[in-house]
Amino acid sequence: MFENLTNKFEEIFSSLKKAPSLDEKQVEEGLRDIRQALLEADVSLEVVKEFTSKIKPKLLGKEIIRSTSPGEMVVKIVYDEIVSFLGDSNQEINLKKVPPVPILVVGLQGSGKTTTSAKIAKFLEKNNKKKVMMASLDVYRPAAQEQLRLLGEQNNINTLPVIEGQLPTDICQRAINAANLNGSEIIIFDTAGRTQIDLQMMSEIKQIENIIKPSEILLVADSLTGQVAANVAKEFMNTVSLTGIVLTRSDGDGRGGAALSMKYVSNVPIKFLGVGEKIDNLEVFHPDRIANRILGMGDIVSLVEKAAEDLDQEKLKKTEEKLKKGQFSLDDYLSQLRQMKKMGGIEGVMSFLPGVSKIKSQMDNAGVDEKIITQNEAVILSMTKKERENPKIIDGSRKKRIANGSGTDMATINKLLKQFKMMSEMMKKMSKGNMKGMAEKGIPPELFNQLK
Ligand SMILES: Nc1nc2c(ncn2[C@@H]2O[C@H](COP(=O)(O)OP(=O)(O)O)[C@@H](O)[C@H]2O)c(=O)[nH]1
Ligand SMILES: [Mg+2]
Repeated sequence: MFENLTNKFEEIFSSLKKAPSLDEKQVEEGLRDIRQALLEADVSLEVVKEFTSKIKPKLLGKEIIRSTSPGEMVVKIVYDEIVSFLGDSNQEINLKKVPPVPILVVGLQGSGKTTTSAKIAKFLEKNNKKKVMMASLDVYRPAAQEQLRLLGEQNNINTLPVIEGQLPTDICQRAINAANLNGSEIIIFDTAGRTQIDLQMMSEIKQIENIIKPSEILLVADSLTGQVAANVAKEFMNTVSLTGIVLTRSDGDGRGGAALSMKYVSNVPIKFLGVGEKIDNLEVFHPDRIANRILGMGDIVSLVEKAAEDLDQEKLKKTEEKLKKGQFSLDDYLSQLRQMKKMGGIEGVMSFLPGVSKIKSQMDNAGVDEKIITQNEAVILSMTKKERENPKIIDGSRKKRIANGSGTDMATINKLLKQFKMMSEMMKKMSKGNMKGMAEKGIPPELFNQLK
């Protein structure tokens, strides 16, 4: 979502960094470019003005102009300000209430409330080890309650049984009673939305708020709608006591403006990002990490956390040991590929890495994509255990058999074996600490050509 903004900032900073010293005119130009970049990212004008007026005096400060590395100082000042606009630090879901702790999910129709309710339920069960129940208060849209029930069923989350014709306020009471009986520690209330804000929706939400007294009222907003999302937040803020925001469709090609405007206009923190349609496509929002991502400094911490979450630690260690001994096998390669797929494919991994726009465009140009991962998976699965452990024994006739088994051809098998060889070499290099060099300069051409 921040790609364009990142590219712009990388451009602005790279020219500022080149200058051995900065004069007032250069700083003014830099400021103008930053302003332009933010506006293009659909940050609201009010926020852009506030942002630039905050950094301007700092950028024009004497220390910067006299500094020996003024470009670096500009980056630091912009970074700090972005973090402050995003909300300084992560704010966890407030569960400090006598159970069942009620969490109310509100927002416009189609913003992702129902999906997000299920994602948060799953998140709290997994990370906070809580027993969660979900209840749908959307009695207006046909099948809305059924949608939540189904999400619960598919993901093993308890939902309040649906009783046709009941009013939202009555469902609230029934949910609380049910939670007390079945020992649920948290109830997530999914509500009905409208295509735009109207009085009736607001008064209903207000009524619900008074009955359930939620510990959190989370506004779900679609990041693709940019400034509109920020305005919606403002309106909700005026009626109910919002406590947090979840920005959905952050996986889409929104321009990032919503994230930057939200906290400022609503004065409540962004708590999560929705990053896809699946149940675990939810990311805890860390302002500092997002600022890093926006400024092209990468988000290594999130990447590592994500990997640790998905990966079997034991396996990871074994792979590492094998790698050191030069015993990386096709089985290990297969689990690497699967790992990559889990993390959102090559695109997903790349978006977290610092300064990899170069590698990414190489990949894009070469058409290295998810299809290849899936194909390679099929090929490796068609090999025998022996072959996976020692690919050297794969001769012509074995290749033919594997090609038949995986529904591919000889050329695909050859390519994969070549890629595997390249991967092992690359791994060896990376484990010797050449990662940074590669991130900056791109994959060395002799290796990259083999990838294609
Ligand atoms: N790509 C993407 N799609 C999402 C995300 N969150 C929700 N959606 C999709 O948006 C659509 C509407 O979601 P829903 O939860 O029914 O919205 P509601 O009307 O607010 O309850 C569904 O197709 C969801 O799968 C997200 O973070 N990323
Ligand atoms: Mg819904």
